[in-house]
Amino acid sequence: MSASPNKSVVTEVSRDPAINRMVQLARTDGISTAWDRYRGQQPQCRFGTEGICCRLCHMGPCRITPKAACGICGADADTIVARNLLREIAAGTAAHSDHGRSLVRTLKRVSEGKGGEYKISDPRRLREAGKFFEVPVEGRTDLEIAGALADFFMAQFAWSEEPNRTLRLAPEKRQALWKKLELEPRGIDATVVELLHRTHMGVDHDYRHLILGGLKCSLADGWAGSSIATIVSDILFGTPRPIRSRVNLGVLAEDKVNIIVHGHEPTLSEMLAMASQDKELLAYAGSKGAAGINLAGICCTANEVLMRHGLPIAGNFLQQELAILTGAVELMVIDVQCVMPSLAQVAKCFHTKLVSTSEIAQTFEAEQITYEVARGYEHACRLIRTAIDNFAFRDRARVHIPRESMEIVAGFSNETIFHMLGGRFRSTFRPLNDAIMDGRIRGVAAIVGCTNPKVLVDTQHVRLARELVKRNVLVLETGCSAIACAKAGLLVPEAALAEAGPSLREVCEAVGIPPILHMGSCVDNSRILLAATNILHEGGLGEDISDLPAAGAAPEWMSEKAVAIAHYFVASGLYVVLGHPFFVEGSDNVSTFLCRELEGITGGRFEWEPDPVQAAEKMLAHIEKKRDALGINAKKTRKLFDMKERRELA
Ligand code: BF8
Ligand code: SF4
Repeated sequence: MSASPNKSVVTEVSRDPAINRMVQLARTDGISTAWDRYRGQQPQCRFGTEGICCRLCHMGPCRITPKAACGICGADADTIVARNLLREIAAGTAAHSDHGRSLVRTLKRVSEGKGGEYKISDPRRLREAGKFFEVPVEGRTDLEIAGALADFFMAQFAWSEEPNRTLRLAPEKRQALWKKLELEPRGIDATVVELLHRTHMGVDHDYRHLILGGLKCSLADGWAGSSIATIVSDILFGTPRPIRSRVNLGVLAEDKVNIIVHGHEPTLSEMLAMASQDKELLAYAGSKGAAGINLAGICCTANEVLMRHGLPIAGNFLQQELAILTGAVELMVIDVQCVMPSLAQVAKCFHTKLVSTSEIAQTFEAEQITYEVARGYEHACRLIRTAIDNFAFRDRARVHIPRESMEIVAGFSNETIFHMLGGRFRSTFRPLNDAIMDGRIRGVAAIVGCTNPKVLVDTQHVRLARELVKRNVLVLETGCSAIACAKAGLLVPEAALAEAGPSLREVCEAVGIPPILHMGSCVDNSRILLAATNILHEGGLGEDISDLPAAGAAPEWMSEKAVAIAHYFVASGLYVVLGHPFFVEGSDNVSTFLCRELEGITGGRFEWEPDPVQAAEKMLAHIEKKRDALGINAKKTRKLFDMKERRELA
């Protein structure tokens, strides 16, 4: 192992006892985990943390110090910090959007009859999308529409004179603002390329202009790449509906073949979900002494298969190594994003087979397969067979599955919320808007993003969610944040209701939604953007996202994707509280621009706040500020007076 772990008893690294126990076990066994390597990195480089190291050309690397206010080319801290931040936005946008593209390719194959077992699972969503994007649907078969829609989505990636058509998913006023500010992306790939160009040595140097370029790129993520990923996933695999399952390492089974799907693209995991029910394979597992096949997920793939199939979640980002450390995982299937290269080293200490399935992602010492859509089911069956064959090699003496496993309800797409709020006959957001307008629900908060060994893992997510629902704020969650809250029992509607403020609870009970809604994976943050748009369309809460009594937070974020998400939230007019700053603190100008001045431009801005109670207070203050601006705080008093008047009249 590279970093040698300390064998002594360690302090807690998480609020989750399952994590603490597995990290302790790893240390006892001399196997290093992210937390050991985190310690090995201390102290972390100040130049990196503050964003004032530039290696964009080979006259450098340059660092800003008290002795050197500029790099060799003359770039100052503002330019260097802004350029470094932009490169993260470009990478995050690229990751989400390439994921979207891969799904569009699958949709295209299906439309051509070359999609193997893949099919159009939600034709209604297909037709709705077709109509929305003006792809002709009348008199056409599902496959014809799918083909045309796939072509339309694919065209969104290339450069065009016309701004990305998917921006039309946003409220009109916001679209107009983007146009005025020249923030409209013109092709997803083209915008990422433009950002890389702008940040090349000797191009764009004004930190304000640079950051606006970053916002433009982030829109190509949220309102294009990620939106496309969500829509196409729904069409191919089904639009999520409320579903119950379980979460945490305790979902791994002592007596079954355990397979973990880890990564982001739901394509292969869909086939694995199907194949894990295959009678022949189940019989084969039985013949090897296993009581069944247990498919569970880690990270966003987990959220995808949970939302659509109710498959259990073994954990969030920092539990990937720990899952293998249980000694009970026969096979871990990985694809792209948030997959630690350390997995192969951990897997080597056990019988676990690690198989990488993406053509763009190889991990040293992991087995590589080339996944083909047309042969998806065949690949899935073969992988499951490999796992079953591996069951015999499990060392029973080294199996340590933590007890922790919690019930969870997930699957809250916009379509579901519409349906639940409106009842059987009328799909509508009205009851939600009414409750916000009369103050029973103060506003809506999104908590998203990763976990990070820099903090007591999961704690910030859970605390923030609790503090917000207590203050009668409806919480929307995605990604690893949703998993963190689920592990704490907060995604069991009954438990969450018990923690909610009285008026939020009353509304949630009346309309039958929980106070914390799991909306999916990280590309599904596009569902949160759409929820904001739906609330506006319903009426009474302003005309633009920046009018809404709403806020976003990513308390434990770590990835470049999270950087892109945070920026498209702010570019969409939202106030976003991050548990720790970007690498920008080496420039007061950039920090001030992000945290103060942007509000006058996009209506949204950033805030850094590590304390979750303070974060909740700040989000609530923002929500109340927006309520005041909408005049709905005042309206409430007037409404009471009207009733009194009416009684007097009576
Ligand atoms: O896309 S929340 S650690 S798994 S980046 Fe990664 Fe962060 Fe988790 Fe999903 Ni999102
Ligand atoms: Fe140094 Fe400028 Fe080159 Fe950056 S671009 S490494 S600041 S010379």
